[in-house]
Amino acid sequence: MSSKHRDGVSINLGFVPEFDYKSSSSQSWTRSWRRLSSLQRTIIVLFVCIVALCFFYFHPTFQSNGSKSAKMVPINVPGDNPVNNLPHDSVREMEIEKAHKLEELKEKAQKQLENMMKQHGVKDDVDEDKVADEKNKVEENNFENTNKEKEKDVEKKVDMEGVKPELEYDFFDANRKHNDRQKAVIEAFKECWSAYKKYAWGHDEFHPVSKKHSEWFGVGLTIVDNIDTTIIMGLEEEYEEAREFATNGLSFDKDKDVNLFEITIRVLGGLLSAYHLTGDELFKTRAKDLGDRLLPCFNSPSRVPYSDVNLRSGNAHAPRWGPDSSTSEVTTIQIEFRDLSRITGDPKYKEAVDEVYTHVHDEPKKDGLVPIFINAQSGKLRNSGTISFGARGDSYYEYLLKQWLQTGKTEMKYKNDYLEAVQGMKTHLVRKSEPSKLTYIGELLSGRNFSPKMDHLVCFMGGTLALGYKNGLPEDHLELGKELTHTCYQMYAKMPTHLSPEIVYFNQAEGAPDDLIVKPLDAHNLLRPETVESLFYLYRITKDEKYRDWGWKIFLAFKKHARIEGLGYSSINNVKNAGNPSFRDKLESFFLAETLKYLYLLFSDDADLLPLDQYVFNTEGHPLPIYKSA
Ligand code: DMJ
Repeated sequence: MSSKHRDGVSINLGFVPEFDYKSSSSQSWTRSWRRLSSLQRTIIVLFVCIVALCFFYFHPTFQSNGSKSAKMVPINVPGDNPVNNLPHDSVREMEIEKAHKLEELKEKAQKQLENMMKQHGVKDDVDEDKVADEKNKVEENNFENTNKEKEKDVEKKVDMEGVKPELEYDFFDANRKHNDRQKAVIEAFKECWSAYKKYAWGHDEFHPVSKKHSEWFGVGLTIVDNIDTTIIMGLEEEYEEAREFATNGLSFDKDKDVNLFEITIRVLGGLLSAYHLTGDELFKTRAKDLGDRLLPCFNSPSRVPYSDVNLRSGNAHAPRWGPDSSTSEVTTIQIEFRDLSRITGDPKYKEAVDEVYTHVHDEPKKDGLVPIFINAQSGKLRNSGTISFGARGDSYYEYLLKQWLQTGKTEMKYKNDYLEAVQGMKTHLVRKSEPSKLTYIGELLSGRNFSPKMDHLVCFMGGTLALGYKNGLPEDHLELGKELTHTCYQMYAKMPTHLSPEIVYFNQAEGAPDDLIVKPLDAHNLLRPETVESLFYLYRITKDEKYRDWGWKIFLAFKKHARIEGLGYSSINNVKNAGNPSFRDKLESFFLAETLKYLYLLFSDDADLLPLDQYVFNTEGHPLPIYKSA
């Protein structure tokens, strides 16, 4: 439209002498109108009709669900607008819908105009470009209105109220009773906590021999990973110290590259659990801040997350040591991100991790088993990769079952994938050793060649199988879970220190003198939790006291060989040398968050304490609520 006509409406249909609606006198209007031929008048009337029709049809005021007063959300605004935080797919969907709507509108208007022109005998002698221009303007106005409706829907979605925790258990009740075994575990926890407090407070990890500390994420990992441990054990003083740190000492605004999986299971999981157990909004705020800083990991071409991200800049990338992410790492963040969406009411976290799961679900597998590496660029599982229930594979399987449970057993795809994987595991990986016929889970090197190697990490699987059985899966899962856990216990019992090595090989040859082979480089013990975790599940599910006795023996072995008086516990170098296992000088945060927590729960007689039909434990031992639906 030229500047001359900016305040009015100018229509030039080519054969129509230019006429100006701005003429001031009604006389000149009438005169001009009369000067037009009837064909020209018809076309003008028709055009006005189309404009009016489109306006009434698409304006929100005249649509049944429209609300003119609702706040609109612009799509392309910088800053903190929630729409900017939507996963890319939501924005993409809106753009695609926008294009489709525009096309529909164009077609509709074109047809209406053609019909009317036909009825009035008008043919090709119209200036088509100008008609199209005017038509497009009308359509774009109409589209703006319908698009704003769509934006309102998005806003509604983002503003949903989060689900509040149900606080049914009084963890700090002075009348809570602890038996002697629990008291011993609490004592171990307190010793570690006070040494950490004295020498390493606010730092990630504590080195009890040198009394030094070190950073990994720079977020006070040992504290945040254990807020829920202090709550579950009813340690009010330690809890207050941890809360004070979360209030005044904890910041995620760090120029630090962190591993998405590790910080999710330990720190995000820890904060979420603390929120659910206390209802304290502080933990939710911190969890949301962290979740937002981790989301850039998902901006890969395949949407399979990069393994690392800078907490401040959001720069995400593959690990420094290679191009691939670990399969277990990209599939062991779903429970935490789904829970974050539930408590904040913002679906973006869940949507990001659901997409990863769906992607992995669609990838070809070997009877439900996955290789341990996946490429974030291409989204492909590395076909020649090792298949293992140990390092880099383990919790993929664990989270299949636990996602099914977390979603109130409503999302059958997780259950189906889990059942298929267990079947695949039985077919390809489960064997018995010689001479004692211990059941174990081996590995497939390059996805093909069986190796009788089992990481201690695999020992989570006995408990997971039992948990599946408790939730209606076949009884032979429980039997296999019992056998595996027995083997894991033997990995402790057969060592001179009564502590398990990090990795064992099982003898397959008939007539072999002993079932276990431990290579010198695999003889260390990092205070890992997987065996006592399985003992906890098996005791809860079978009530067989032997699981508690095994757990107690393991605890005593830790106390004997891994404790430094007054300074807590350290990982050790050699479980085969009871005289001198030698300290590695490191207290892993999971020793407190899992090993001691599961031991405490194993010894608990309190049936109301974190029941398994109400809570699902993430892979770092942080209990999160089971929802009634997805
Ligand atoms: C923990 O961080 C978690 O249990 C994880 O799933 C495996 N590694 C350690 C404990 O061994």
